Amino acid sequence: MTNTLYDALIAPHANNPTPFLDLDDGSRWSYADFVGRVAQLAHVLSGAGVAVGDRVVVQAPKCADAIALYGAAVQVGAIYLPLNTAYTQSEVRYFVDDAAPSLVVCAPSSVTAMTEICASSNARVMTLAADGTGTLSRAADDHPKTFETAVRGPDDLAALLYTSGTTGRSKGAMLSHKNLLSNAVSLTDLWQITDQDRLIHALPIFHTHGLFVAMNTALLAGAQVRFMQAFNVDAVIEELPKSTMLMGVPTFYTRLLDDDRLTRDQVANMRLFISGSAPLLAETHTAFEQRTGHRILERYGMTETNMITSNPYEGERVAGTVGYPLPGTEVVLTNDGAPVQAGEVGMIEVRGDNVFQGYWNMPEKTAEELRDSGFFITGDLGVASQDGRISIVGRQKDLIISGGYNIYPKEIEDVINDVDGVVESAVFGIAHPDFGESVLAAVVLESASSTDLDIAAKVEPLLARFKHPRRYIAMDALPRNTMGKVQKNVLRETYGS
Ligand code: MCA
Ligand code: AMP
Repeated sequence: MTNTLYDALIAPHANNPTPFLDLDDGSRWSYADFVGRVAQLAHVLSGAGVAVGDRVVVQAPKCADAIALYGAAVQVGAIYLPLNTAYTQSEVRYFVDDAAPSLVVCAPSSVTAMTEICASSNARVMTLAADGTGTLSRAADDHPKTFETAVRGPDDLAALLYTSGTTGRSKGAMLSHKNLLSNAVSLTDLWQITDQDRLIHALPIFHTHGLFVAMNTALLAGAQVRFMQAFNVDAVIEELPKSTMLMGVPTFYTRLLDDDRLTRDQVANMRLFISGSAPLLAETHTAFEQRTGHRILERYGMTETNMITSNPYEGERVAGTVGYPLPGTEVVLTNDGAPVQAGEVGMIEVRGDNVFQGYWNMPEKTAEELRDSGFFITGDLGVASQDGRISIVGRQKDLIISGGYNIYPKEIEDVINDVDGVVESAVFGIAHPDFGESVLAAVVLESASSTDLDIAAKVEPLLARFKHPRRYIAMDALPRNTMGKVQKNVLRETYGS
């Protein structure tokens, strides 16, 4: 009787007394504590009617029970569906309607809204709070610390992660046990993660980066994790002398560099700094090396594919490149589907055990992006050197990445265009010193009587804060090329400064 992910990541720690999670309040969970808590939560899930293959939606604060809840979903054979805590009620409604979960876990402060969202479905609602209170945690306390693990094979689904789309509708990427485990094995091996490591974990746990790249590798290796509720420069700097690894988005590194306490002495115990989710500027890489002596290791991935490439652990980490395909992962660069030569720009396509199973309930979208040959078309444009090292040089998809969060302009344009008095809009990104990119909206109004404030007031309640345009620019007409396509490059050039 096997459960691919549980058997590899969690079961081996049943009697492991070594430290796993170091929490903000100074308390600590051993690995064995974690395994016991996973089982207690698995009893709650099962008692709440969560059956094998059911979806469990989680929009909860980052805390130890939230990570144990991921383990519990795996142990009962459910499909774990984490959501950004910044999502608004209308955003969450879409995910719940689309995924039809049997259980939704949310913060106590959202329980009224969540109950309303779930009113027309059979989903139960339970709560989880950062301080360990909430109906889910309380119910778990009364249960035994062992649970009969559900049988799940490599091709069964373990997680459903929504990723916004260029069409404006979010798509649920179906990730199997094999997808997640194969990537964790590759990364743990490549980055030489062991039970001697202590990882500073300051990322959110509702995305691939903080959940799978960080937590699955730590679990696989038996590493210790300094589990912070959120990124905070003071706390990270304080933890550096006691830790060996940091995984972050580029904003982590620019913020650390802005602080004089980041010195060679402070990082003397650190083994590895990893960056991903957004392009790391070569100047950040260079400045970090000059200050600390460490060359940040940049890697590249997607929700649909887990990690695809990485700079080497041993060997040259080249600024501005994302390194080589992971072992077992094939990458081809194509033009109209045909491979291009080294040095030529091509669409990055990827195949391997890491590549997802398709989009939930969207066979047409799956067919558009996942070829019959198994290659997934990423939408990222890259160049390979003669020896296969990849650099990302652009994106064919219309996407803004702000502080590591993906923002699809189409989704925001749809909301703005629905506002009375708006004729049309174009949302675009400009360079931002902290977040990498920042969102602006060019808007054509029916009459000059509408104002930015009117639009913002109508748009903002519908979209997570990080997606809000930081400026609305009223225009008589959007710049278009001869084909009628909006020229976002012109908008970026005009308003970039
Ligand atoms: C917060 N705000 C943001 C962002 N984060 N605005 C734009 N972009 C953001 N990323 C807004 C808040 O709403 C708030 O607005 C103000 O900025 C300050 O908020 P605060 O909470 O203080 O910000 P912070 O805690 O300092 O957060 C910045 C952050 C965070 C640490 C960079 O965004 C973060 O943890 N990003 C990581 C995202 C991530 O994990 N991405 C991985 C995706 P106001 O004050 O005006 O209300 S997985 C992925 O991409 C693939 C698979 C991969 O390769 O990894
Ligand atoms: P997501 O949809 O959240 O999975 O984000 C995936 C996208 O993030 C990729 O398609 C890339 O465009 C971008 N990305 C991730 N890592 C990197 C990186 N190291 N450099 C540049 N872009 C990256």
